[in-house]
Amino acid sequence: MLQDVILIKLGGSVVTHKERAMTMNKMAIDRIFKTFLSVKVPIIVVHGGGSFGHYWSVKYDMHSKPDRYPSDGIAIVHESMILLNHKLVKSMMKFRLNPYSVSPFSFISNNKPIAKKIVELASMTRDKIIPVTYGDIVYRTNHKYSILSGDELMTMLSYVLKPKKVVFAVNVDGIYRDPRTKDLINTVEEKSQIKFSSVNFDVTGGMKRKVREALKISLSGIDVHFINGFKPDRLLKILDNKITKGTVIKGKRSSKRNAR
Ligand code: IP8
Repeated sequence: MLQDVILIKLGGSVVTHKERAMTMNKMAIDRIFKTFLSVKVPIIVVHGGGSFGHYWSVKYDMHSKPDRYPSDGIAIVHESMILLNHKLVKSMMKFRLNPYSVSPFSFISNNKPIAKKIVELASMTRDKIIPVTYGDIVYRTNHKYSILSGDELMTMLSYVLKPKKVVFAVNVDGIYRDPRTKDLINTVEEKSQIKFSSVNFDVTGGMKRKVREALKISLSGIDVHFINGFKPDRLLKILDNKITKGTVIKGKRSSKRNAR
């Protein structure tokens, strides 16, 4: 059953206007959720922080490194993510997509996944529910907190659920060989095909971190797709195994994992 799930990350730069604090990209969101109506397979959605969580985490200088960050900053970042999540869930409700918001705090402890809870997310999809979770500031240990990105969550969820496909909806067409020339890599078979020095690096570590997490996921034998979130019809093509514009990192089993 778990094999059927599709894991989709909606990038913060797609669902929000990154350059405008606390502003949703309503047009992009509506387009994506309208497309979801045609998706006939079970999906789990993860979304990023965009001009909500990132805006505040930058202001308070919070990172993925666990630290004793200011309490008011922790509260503000978390609240901004709840707000963004609520707005997205509300939009999904408008399309009768049956979203169910899940805080990442409920299925991780000390930054480690609680597999039993994650499996329950997949079970819920059988009831025509779409679980929606998000990057957030989370408690680690010893009064330290850290930003857990939606990209890292994708890896955590993938390791447990072994989704059929993993999709990152981003604000460009895929992974570029060179962002200046927009020379798109269609298929990645080998890690060495990607030159990290030329992968776009936004203020929050955006594309580089996504690619790193995607490569990890692909080592579980899962194909990881990068598509343009502003063109959600491409998502449908991927789910239908049709060719479309984007980048796929082909799943391959590392010998270490095979041996398990
Ligand atoms: O946009 C980070 O999630 P991301 C969320 O997936 C916060 O990196 C709180 C900044």
